[in-house]
Amino acid sequence: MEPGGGRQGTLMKPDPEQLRSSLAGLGFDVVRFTSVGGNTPGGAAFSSWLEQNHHGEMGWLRRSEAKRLNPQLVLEGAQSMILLGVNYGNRPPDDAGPIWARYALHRDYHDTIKPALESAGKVIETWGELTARDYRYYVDTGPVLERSWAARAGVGFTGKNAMLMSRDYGNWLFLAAILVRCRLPSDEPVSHRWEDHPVGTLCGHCTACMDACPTDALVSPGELDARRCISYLTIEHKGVIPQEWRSAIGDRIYGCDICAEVCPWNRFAQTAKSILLEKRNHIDQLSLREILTLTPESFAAVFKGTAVKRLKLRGLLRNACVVAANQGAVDLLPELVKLALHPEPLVRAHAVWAVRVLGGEQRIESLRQSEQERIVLAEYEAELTT
Ligand code: B12
Ligand code: SF4
Ligand code: SF4
Repeated sequence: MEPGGGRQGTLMKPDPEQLRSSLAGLGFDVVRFTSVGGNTPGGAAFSSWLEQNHHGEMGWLRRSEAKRLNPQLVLEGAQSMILLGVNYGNRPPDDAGPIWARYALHRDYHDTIKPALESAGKVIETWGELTARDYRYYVDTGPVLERSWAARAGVGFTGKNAMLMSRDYGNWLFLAAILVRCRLPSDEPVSHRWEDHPVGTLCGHCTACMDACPTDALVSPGELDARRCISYLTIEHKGVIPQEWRSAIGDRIYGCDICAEVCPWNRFAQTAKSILLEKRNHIDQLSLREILTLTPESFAAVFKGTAVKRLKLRGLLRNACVVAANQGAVDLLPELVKLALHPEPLVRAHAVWAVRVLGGEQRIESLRQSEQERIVLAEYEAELTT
Protein backbone atom coordinates (compact mmCIF):
# COMPACT_ATOMS: atom_id res chain seq x y z
CA MET A 1 0.00 0.00 0.00
CA GLU A 2 1.22 3.52 -0.74
CA PRO A 3 2.34 5.53 2.26
CA GLY A 4 -0.59 7.66 3.21
CA GLY A 5 -3.19 5.09 2.46
CA GLY A 6 -3.81 3.54 -0.94
CA ARG A 7 -5.99 5.29 -3.48
CA GLN A 8 -5.02 8.84 -2.68
CA GLY A 9 -1.29 7.86 -2.47
CA THR A 10 0.85 9.27 -5.27
CA LEU A 11 -1.83 10.33 -7.73
CA MET A 12 -1.53 13.85 -9.04
CA LYS A 13 -4.89 15.45 -8.41
CA PRO A 14 -6.80 16.90 -11.34
CA ASP A 15 -6.39 20.65 -11.13
CA PRO A 16 -3.95 22.14 -8.63
CA GLU A 17 -4.78 25.65 -9.82
CA GLN A 18 -8.37 25.14 -8.77
CA LEU A 19 -7.11 24.18 -5.32
CA ARG A 20 -4.86 27.24 -5.25
CA SER A 21 -7.66 29.62 -6.08
CA SER A 22 -10.06 28.02 -3.59
CA LEU A 23 -7.46 28.43 -0.84
CA ALA A 24 -6.79 32.04 -1.87
CA GLY A 25 -10.54 32.60 -1.59
CA LEU A 26 -10.32 31.83 2.12
CA GLY A 27 -8.18 34.93 2.69
CA PHE A 28 -4.65 33.64 2.09
CA ASP A 29 -2.61 36.16 0.10
CA VAL A 30 -0.05 33.58 -0.97
CA VAL A 31 -0.62 29.91 -1.82
CA ARG A 32 2.40 27.92 -2.98
CA PHE A 33 3.18 24.22 -3.29
CA THR A 34 6.36 22.24 -2.80
CA SER A 35 7.37 18.62 -2.61
CA VAL A 36 8.54 17.29 0.76
CA GLY A 37 10.97 14.88 -0.88
CA GLY A 38 14.75 15.20 -0.54
CA ASN A 39 16.58 17.15 2.13
CA THR A 40 14.60 19.29 4.49
CA PRO A 41 15.45 22.87 3.57
CA GLY A 42 17.22 24.73 6.36
CA GLY A 43 17.51 21.48 8.35
CA ALA A 44 21.29 21.61 8.79
CA ALA A 45 21.14 25.31 9.68
CA PHE A 46 18.44 24.57 12.26
CA SER A 47 20.48 21.81 13.95
CA SER A 48 23.58 23.97 14.05
CA TRP A 49 21.47 26.81 15.51
CA LEU A 50 20.31 24.52 18.32
CA GLU A 51 23.85 23.24 18.82
CA GLN A 52 24.96 26.80 19.54
CA ASN A 53 22.10 27.27 22.01
CA HIS A 54 20.76 30.15 19.93
CA HIS A 55 17.27 29.07 20.97
CA GLY A 56 17.86 30.12 24.60
CA GLU A 57 15.06 28.87 26.85
CA MET A 58 12.83 27.74 23.97
CA GLY A 59 13.42 24.08 24.84
CA TRP A 60 10.38 23.03 22.79
CA LEU A 61 12.40 23.74 19.64
CA ARG A 62 15.04 21.24 20.66
CA ARG A 63 12.44 18.69 21.74
CA SER A 64 10.80 18.82 18.32
CA GLU A 65 14.06 18.77 16.33
CA ALA A 66 13.53 15.31 14.83
CA LYS A 67 10.07 16.25 13.56
CA ARG A 68 11.23 19.59 12.20
CA LEU A 69 13.91 17.77 10.25
CA ASN A 70 11.58 15.10 8.92
CA PRO A 71 8.02 15.87 7.82
CA GLN A 72 7.32 12.11 7.65
CA LEU A 73 7.39 12.10 11.46
CA VAL A 74 4.72 14.76 11.40
CA LEU A 75 2.51 13.17 8.75
CA GLU A 76 3.55 9.76 7.51
CA GLY A 77 3.15 9.53 3.77
CA ALA A 78 3.15 13.29 3.24
CA GLN A 79 4.21 14.15 -0.30
CA SER A 80 3.67 17.85 -0.57
CA MET A 81 3.43 20.93 1.54
CA ILE A 82 1.15 23.88 0.88
CA LEU A 83 2.69 27.12 2.12
CA LEU A 84 0.31 29.92 2.89
CA GLY A 85 0.99 33.57 3.60
CA VAL A 86 -1.18 36.28 5.12
CA ASN A 87 0.04 39.83 4.57
CA TYR A 88 -0.30 41.98 7.69
CA GLY A 89 1.94 44.97 7.57
CA ASN A 90 1.33 48.46 6.40
CA ARG A 91 1.23 50.67 9.40
CA PRO A 92 4.37 52.28 10.75
CA PRO A 93 4.52 52.43 14.54
CA ASP A 94 3.33 55.51 16.36
CA ASP A 95 6.57 57.09 17.55
CA ALA A 96 4.98 58.77 20.53
CA GLY A 97 4.37 55.83 22.82
CA PRO A 98 5.88 52.46 23.55
CA ILE A 99 6.41 50.48 20.36
CA TRP A 100 4.61 47.21 19.70
CA ALA A 101 5.50 44.56 17.14
CA ARG A 102 3.15 45.22 14.25
CA TYR A 103 1.64 41.77 14.41
CA ALA A 104 0.41 42.50 17.94
CA LEU A 105 -1.86 45.23 16.58
CA HIS A 106 -4.17 42.65 15.04
CA ARG A 107 -6.31 40.00 16.60
CA ASP A 108 -4.03 37.06 17.48
CA TYR A 109 -3.10 35.51 14.12
CA HIS A 110 -3.07 32.04 15.66
CA ASP A 111 -6.77 32.47 16.44
CA THR A 112 -7.73 33.94 13.07
CA ILE A 113 -5.64 31.70 10.80
CA LYS A 114 -6.56 28.40 12.50
CA PRO A 115 -10.25 28.50 11.46
CA ALA A 116 -9.15 29.39 7.92
CA LEU A 117 -6.84 26.37 7.96
CA GLU A 118 -9.74 24.25 9.12
CA SER A 119 -11.72 25.49 6.12
CA ALA A 120 -8.67 24.85 3.92
CA GLY A 121 -8.74 21.25 5.14
CA LYS A 122 -12.34 20.87 3.99
CA VAL A 123 -11.42 22.37 0.61
CA ILE A 124 -8.57 19.85 0.28
CA GLU A 125 -10.88 16.96 1.21
CA THR A 126 -13.42 17.88 -1.43
CA TRP A 127 -10.89 18.78 -4.07
CA GLY A 128 -8.79 15.65 -3.71
CA GLU A 129 -11.29 13.16 -2.37
CA LEU A 130 -9.13 12.97 0.74
CA THR A 131 -10.00 12.53 4.38
CA ALA A 132 -9.00 14.52 7.45
CA ARG A 133 -6.24 11.97 8.05
CA ASP A 134 -4.53 12.91 4.79
CA TYR A 135 -3.38 16.38 5.78
CA ARG A 136 -2.13 18.29 8.79
CA TYR A 137 -1.96 22.05 9.16
CA TYR A 138 0.03 24.39 11.33
CA VAL A 139 0.52 28.05 11.94
CA ASP A 140 3.63 29.01 13.90
CA THR A 141 3.41 26.51 16.73
CA GLY A 142 3.77 23.25 14.78
CA PRO A 143 7.00 21.26 14.27
CA VAL A 144 7.61 22.67 10.79
CA LEU A 145 10.46 24.93 9.61
CA GLU A 146 7.99 27.29 8.03
CA ARG A 147 10.38 29.89 6.64
CA SER A 148 12.70 27.40 4.98
CA TRP A 149 9.85 25.47 3.35
CA ALA A 150 8.30 28.75 2.28
CA ALA A 151 11.60 29.69 0.63
CA ARG A 152 11.69 26.37 -1.21
CA ALA A 153 8.11 26.92 -2.38
CA GLY A 154 9.02 30.38 -3.67
CA VAL A 155 6.88 32.38 -1.24
CA GLY A 156 9.96 34.56 -0.99
CA PHE A 157 13.63 34.46 -0.15
CA THR A 158 15.48 34.42 3.16
CA GLY A 159 16.84 37.84 4.04
CA LYS A 160 19.95 38.50 6.08
CA ASN A 161 17.48 39.49 8.80
CA ALA A 162 16.34 35.82 8.78
CA MET A 163 12.89 36.89 7.61
CA LEU A 164 11.09 35.30 4.72
CA MET A 165 10.90 38.15 2.26
CA SER A 166 8.23 38.22 -0.42
CA ARG A 167 8.58 40.37 -3.52
CA ASP A 168 4.93 41.41 -3.20
CA TYR A 169 4.54 41.77 0.55
CA GLY A 170 8.04 42.28 1.94
CA ASN A 171 8.46 40.48 5.25
CA TRP A 172 5.00 41.37 6.54
CA LEU A 173 3.70 37.90 6.00
CA PHE A 174 2.40 35.35 8.50
CA LEU A 175 3.20 31.84 7.35
CA ALA A 176 1.20 28.65 7.67
CA ALA A 177 1.81 25.16 6.31
CA ILE A 178 -0.33 22.18 5.33
CA LEU A 179 1.26 18.79 4.82
CA VAL A 180 -0.74 16.63 2.41
CA ARG A 181 -0.67 13.01 1.36
CA CYS A 182 -0.93 13.76 -2.34
CA ARG A 183 1.43 15.09 -4.94
CA LEU A 184 1.16 18.72 -5.96
CA PRO A 185 3.33 20.29 -8.65
CA SER A 186 6.22 22.14 -6.98
CA ASP A 187 6.32 25.89 -7.49
CA GLU A 188 9.67 27.43 -8.35
CA PRO A 189 11.77 29.07 -5.66
CA VAL A 190 12.50 32.79 -6.10
CA SER A 191 15.97 32.00 -7.38
CA HIS A 192 17.52 28.82 -8.66
CA ARG A 193 20.57 29.73 -6.61
CA TRP A 194 18.42 29.20 -3.53
CA GLU A 195 19.80 25.77 -2.67
CA ASP A 196 23.41 27.03 -2.76
CA HIS A 197 22.74 30.45 -1.32
CA PRO A 198 19.77 30.15 1.00
CA VAL A 199 20.37 33.45 2.75
CA GLY A 200 20.32 36.89 1.23
CA THR A 201 19.59 35.68 -2.31
CA LEU A 202 18.26 39.12 -3.23
CA CYS A 203 20.00 41.24 -0.56
CA GLY A 204 23.06 42.06 -2.63
CA HIS A 205 25.56 44.12 -0.64
CA CYS A 206 22.91 45.50 1.70
CA THR A 207 23.45 44.87 5.42
CA ALA A 208 20.93 47.41 6.75
CA CYS A 209 19.17 44.92 9.04
CA MET A 210 22.38 43.62 10.59
CA ASP A 211 23.64 47.17 11.13
CA ALA A 212 20.35 48.34 12.67
CA CYS A 213 19.86 45.55 15.20
CA PRO A 214 20.40 47.19 18.61
CA THR A 215 21.65 44.00 20.26
CA ASP A 216 23.71 42.55 17.39
CA ALA A 217 21.44 39.52 17.50
CA LEU A 218 21.99 38.80 13.79
CA VAL A 219 25.32 37.12 14.41
CA SER A 220 25.83 36.25 10.72
CA PRO A 221 23.59 36.70 7.67
CA GLY A 222 20.28 34.91 8.36
CA GLU A 223 21.47 33.59 11.70
CA LEU A 224 19.86 35.01 14.79
CA ASP A 225 20.95 34.37 18.35
CA ALA A 226 17.55 34.51 20.04
CA ARG A 227 19.10 35.12 23.46
CA ARG A 228 20.08 38.61 22.28
CA CYS A 229 16.92 39.33 20.26
CA ILE A 230 14.46 41.88 21.67
CA SER A 231 11.58 39.82 20.35
CA TYR A 232 12.75 36.86 22.42
CA LEU A 233 13.66 38.95 25.47
CA THR A 234 10.29 40.72 25.60
CA ILE A 235 8.02 37.80 24.60
CA GLU A 236 9.49 34.32 24.86
CA HIS A 237 11.87 34.84 27.76
CA LYS A 238 9.84 34.50 30.93
CA GLY A 239 12.28 35.58 33.65
CA VAL A 240 14.35 38.61 34.51
CA ILE A 241 15.67 40.42 31.44
CA PRO A 242 19.47 40.44 31.79
CA GLN A 243 20.61 43.94 32.61
CA GLU A 244 23.05 44.04 29.69
CA TRP A 245 20.16 44.11 27.17
CA ARG A 246 17.73 46.45 28.93
CA SER A 247 18.82 49.77 27.51
CA ALA A 248 19.05 48.34 23.97
CA ILE A 249 15.36 47.42 24.23
CA GLY A 250 14.61 51.15 24.02
CA ASP A 251 10.88 51.79 23.48
CA ARG A 252 10.05 48.22 22.37
CA ILE A 253 7.44 46.98 24.80
CA TYR A 254 6.46 43.81 22.94
CA GLY A 255 8.48 42.21 20.16
CA CYS A 256 10.70 43.97 17.68
CA ASP A 257 10.48 44.82 13.99
CA ILE A 258 13.62 46.93 13.58
CA CYS A 259 15.42 44.52 11.23
CA ALA A 260 12.22 44.26 9.22
CA GLU A 261 11.40 47.96 9.11
CA VAL A 262 14.77 48.94 7.68
CA CYS A 263 14.59 46.43 4.84
CA PRO A 264 14.36 48.15 1.44
CA TRP A 265 12.32 45.23 0.09
CA ASN A 266 9.42 46.47 2.20
CA ARG A 267 9.12 49.49 -0.08
CA PHE A 268 7.34 47.19 -2.48
CA ALA A 269 5.04 45.72 0.15
CA GLN A 270 1.38 45.91 -0.75
CA THR A 271 -1.27 47.06 1.68
CA ALA A 272 -2.72 44.33 3.88
CA LYS A 273 -6.26 43.45 2.90
CA SER A 274 -6.84 39.88 4.01
CA ILE A 275 -10.18 39.10 5.58
CA LEU A 276 -8.19 37.13 8.16
CA LEU A 277 -6.95 40.28 9.86
CA GLU A 278 -8.83 42.24 12.44
CA LYS A 279 -7.16 45.46 13.49
CA ARG A 280 -6.69 46.15 17.17
CA ASN A 281 -4.93 49.45 16.71
CA HIS A 282 -6.13 50.87 19.98
CA ILE A 283 -3.33 48.95 21.70
CA ASP A 284 -0.67 51.32 20.41
CA GLN A 285 -2.68 54.28 21.66
CA LEU A 286 -2.08 53.19 25.25
CA SER A 287 0.27 55.46 27.15
CA LEU A 288 3.02 54.01 29.28
CA ARG A 289 1.20 55.30 32.37
CA GLU A 290 -1.94 53.39 31.35
CA ILE A 291 0.12 50.25 30.89
CA LEU A 292 1.95 50.60 34.21
CA THR A 293 -1.37 50.92 36.02
CA LEU A 294 -3.12 47.95 34.40
CA THR A 295 -4.86 45.58 36.79
CA PRO A 296 -5.48 41.88 36.09
CA GLU A 297 -9.05 42.81 35.09
CA SER A 298 -8.15 45.70 32.79
CA PHE A 299 -5.30 43.69 31.25
CA ALA A 300 -7.70 40.84 30.44
CA ALA A 301 -10.22 43.26 28.91
CA VAL A 302 -7.75 45.29 26.83
CA PHE A 303 -5.72 42.37 25.48
CA LYS A 304 -8.49 39.84 25.00
CA GLY A 305 -8.06 38.15 21.62
CA THR A 306 -4.54 39.51 21.03
CA ALA A 307 -1.20 37.71 21.12
CA VAL A 308 -0.19 39.92 24.05
CA LYS A 309 -2.51 38.06 26.42
CA ARG A 310 -0.06 35.14 26.42
CA LEU A 311 2.64 37.37 27.86
CA LYS A 312 0.43 37.84 30.92
CA LEU A 313 0.23 41.01 32.96
CA ARG A 314 3.49 40.35 34.80
CA GLY A 315 5.41 40.05 31.52
CA LEU A 316 3.94 43.25 30.14
CA LEU A 317 4.63 45.19 33.35
CA ARG A 318 8.20 43.86 33.33
CA ASN A 319 8.69 45.22 29.80
CA ALA A 320 6.92 48.50 30.61
CA CYS A 321 9.31 49.13 33.52
CA VAL A 322 12.26 48.68 31.15
CA VAL A 323 10.75 51.09 28.61
CA ALA A 324 9.97 53.67 31.33
CA ALA A 325 13.59 53.62 32.48
CA ASN A 326 14.85 53.85 28.90
CA GLN A 327 12.59 56.85 28.24
CA GLY A 328 13.90 58.64 31.32
CA ALA A 329 10.26 58.95 32.41
CA VAL A 330 10.76 60.52 35.86
CA ASP A 331 7.12 61.58 35.81
CA LEU A 332 6.26 57.88 36.08
CA LEU A 333 8.22 57.38 39.32
CA PRO A 334 5.04 57.23 41.47
CA GLU A 335 3.66 54.37 39.33
CA LEU A 336 7.00 52.57 39.34
CA VAL A 337 7.35 52.90 43.11
CA LYS A 338 3.92 51.26 43.45
CA LEU A 339 5.09 48.44 41.20
CA ALA A 340 8.08 47.92 43.49
CA LEU A 341 5.39 46.56 45.86
CA HIS A 342 3.66 44.42 43.25
CA PRO A 343 2.78 40.84 44.29
CA GLU A 344 4.85 39.38 41.41
CA PRO A 345 8.60 39.32 42.17
CA LEU A 346 9.35 39.63 38.43
CA VAL A 347 7.53 42.96 38.31
CA ARG A 348 9.08 44.19 41.56
CA ALA A 349 12.55 43.38 40.26
CA HIS A 350 12.17 45.48 37.10
CA ALA A 351 10.35 48.26 38.92
CA VAL A 352 13.19 48.51 41.45
CA TRP A 353 15.69 48.73 38.62
CA ALA A 354 13.66 51.39 36.79
CA VAL A 355 13.22 53.49 39.93
CA ARG A 356 16.94 53.35 40.56
CA VAL A 357 17.80 54.26 36.95
CA LEU A 358 15.43 57.23 37.22
CA GLY A 359 17.17 58.44 40.37
CA GLY A 360 14.38 57.57 42.83
CA GLU A 361 16.34 55.09 44.94
CA GLN A 362 15.55 56.73 48.26
CA ARG A 363 11.81 56.31 47.57
CA ILE A 364 12.11 52.53 47.74
CA GLU A 365 14.83 52.19 50.36
CA SER A 366 12.27 51.33 53.05
CA LEU A 367 10.80 48.53 50.90
CA ARG A 368 14.16 46.85 50.66
CA GLN A 369 14.12 45.85 54.36
CA SER A 370 11.09 43.61 53.93
CA GLU A 371 12.05 42.16 50.54
CA GLN A 372 12.68 38.40 50.61
CA GLU A 373 12.93 37.46 46.95
CA ARG A 374 16.40 36.85 45.58
CA ILE A 375 15.69 38.28 42.12
CA VAL A 376 14.37 41.52 43.62
CA LEU A 377 17.16 41.90 46.17
CA ALA A 378 19.63 41.46 43.31
CA GLU A 379 18.13 44.54 41.64
CA TYR A 380 18.54 46.62 44.80
CA GLU A 381 22.17 45.58 44.95
CA ALA A 382 23.11 45.62 41.27
CA GLU A 383 25.59 48.13 39.98
CA LEU A 384 23.76 50.30 37.46
CA THR A 385 25.36 50.22 34.06
CA THR A 386 23.01 52.50 32.12
C1 B12 B 1 11.35 30.44 17.38
C2 B12 B 1 10.77 31.57 16.56
C3 B12 B 1 11.20 32.86 16.86
C4 B12 B 1 12.40 33.13 17.76
C5 B12 B 1 13.68 32.86 16.95
C6 B12 B 1 13.67 33.52 15.55
C7 B12 B 1 14.67 33.00 14.56
N1 B12 B 1 15.09 33.82 13.64
O1 B12 B 1 15.06 31.85 14.62
C8 B12 B 1 12.17 34.62 18.15
C9 B12 B 1 11.35 34.67 19.43
C10 B12 B 1 13.42 35.46 18.33
C11 B12 B 1 11.30 35.08 16.98
C12 B12 B 1 11.20 36.39 16.60
C13 B12 B 1 10.41 36.82 15.55
N2 B12 B 1 9.51 36.08 14.86
CO1 B12 B 1 9.35 34.15 15.04
N3 B12 B 1 9.20 32.26 14.94
C14 B12 B 1 9.82 31.32 15.55
C15 B12 B 1 9.34 29.94 15.04
C16 B12 B 1 8.33 29.37 16.02
C17 B12 B 1 10.47 28.94 14.78
C18 B12 B 1 11.65 29.54 14.01
C19 B12 B 1 12.85 28.65 13.98
O2 B12 B 1 12.74 27.45 13.80
N4 B12 B 1 14.03 29.24 14.15
C20 B12 B 1 15.28 28.55 13.99
C21 B12 B 1 15.96 29.08 12.71
C22 B12 B 1 17.29 28.40 12.50
O3 B12 B 1 15.11 28.72 11.68
P1 B12 B 1 14.27 29.77 10.77
O4 B12 B 1 14.51 31.17 11.16
O5 B12 B 1 12.87 29.33 10.71
O6 B12 B 1 14.87 29.37 9.38
C23 B12 B 1 16.01 29.97 8.90
C24 B12 B 1 17.20 29.11 8.77
O7 B12 B 1 16.83 27.81 8.45
C25 B12 B 1 17.88 29.85 7.63
N5 B12 B 1 18.70 29.03 6.80
C26 B12 B 1 18.38 28.12 5.89
N6 B12 B 1 19.49 27.62 5.36
C27 B12 B 1 20.53 28.27 5.95
C28 B12 B 1 21.90 28.15 5.78
C29 B12 B 1 22.74 28.96 6.56
C30 B12 B 1 24.19 28.85 6.38
C31 B12 B 1 22.20 29.90 7.50
C32 B12 B 1 23.06 30.79 8.35
C33 B12 B 1 20.80 29.99 7.66
C34 B12 B 1 20.01 29.18 6.87
O8 B12 B 1 16.88 30.41 6.83
C35 B12 B 1 15.66 30.33 7.48
C36 B12 B 1 14.92 31.64 7.46
O9 B12 B 1 15.62 32.63 8.14
C37 B12 B 1 8.66 30.35 13.67
C38 B12 B 1 7.46 29.49 13.25
C39 B12 B 1 7.90 28.17 12.66
N7 B12 B 1 7.20 27.12 13.01
O10 B12 B 1 8.84 28.10 11.87
C40 B12 B 1 8.23 31.82 13.95
C41 B12 B 1 8.36 32.81 12.77
C42 B12 B 1 9.68 32.58 12.10
N8 B12 B 1 8.38 34.11 13.44
C43 B12 B 1 7.80 35.05 12.79
C44 B12 B 1 7.78 36.42 13.16
C45 B12 B 1 6.76 37.30 12.49
C46 B12 B 1 8.70 36.89 14.11
C47 B12 B 1 8.99 38.36 14.49
C48 B12 B 1 8.92 39.34 13.32
C49 B12 B 1 8.02 38.77 15.62
C50 B12 B 1 8.26 40.17 16.18
N9 B12 B 1 7.86 41.22 15.49
O11 B12 B 1 8.77 40.31 17.26
C51 B12 B 1 10.44 38.23 15.04
C52 B12 B 1 11.48 38.35 13.92
C53 B12 B 1 12.89 38.11 14.36
C54 B12 B 1 13.79 37.66 13.21
N10 B12 B 1 14.47 38.57 12.57
O12 B12 B 1 13.81 36.45 12.91
C55 B12 B 1 7.20 34.53 11.50
C56 B12 B 1 8.11 34.96 10.34
C57 B12 B 1 7.38 35.32 9.07
C58 B12 B 1 8.35 35.71 7.99
N11 B12 B 1 7.84 36.38 6.99
O13 B12 B 1 9.53 35.42 8.04
C59 B12 B 1 7.16 32.97 11.77
C60 B12 B 1 7.33 32.10 10.53
C61 B12 B 1 5.79 32.70 12.44
C62 B12 B 1 4.65 32.66 11.43
N12 B12 B 1 3.99 31.53 11.31
O14 B12 B 1 4.35 33.60 10.75
N13 B12 B 1 10.68 34.02 16.39
S1 SF4 C 1 13.94 41.55 15.89
FE1 SF4 C 1 15.06 43.34 16.70
S2 SF4 C 1 16.51 42.51 18.19
FE2 SF4 C 1 15.74 40.78 16.97
S3 SF4 C 1 17.24 40.56 15.32
FE3 SF4 C 1 15.67 41.94 14.54
S4 SF4 C 1 16.40 44.02 15.05
FE4 SF4 C 1 17.59 42.56 16.26
S1 SF4 D 1 17.77 44.93 5.08
FE1 SF4 D 1 19.12 44.49 3.34
S2 SF4 D 1 20.38 42.76 4.03
FE2 SF4 D 1 18.64 42.88 5.42
S3 SF4 D 1 17.13 41.49 4.56
FE3 SF4 D 1 16.68 43.51 3.72
S4 SF4 D 1 17.81 43.58 1.76
FE4 SF4 D 1 18.64 41.87 2.95
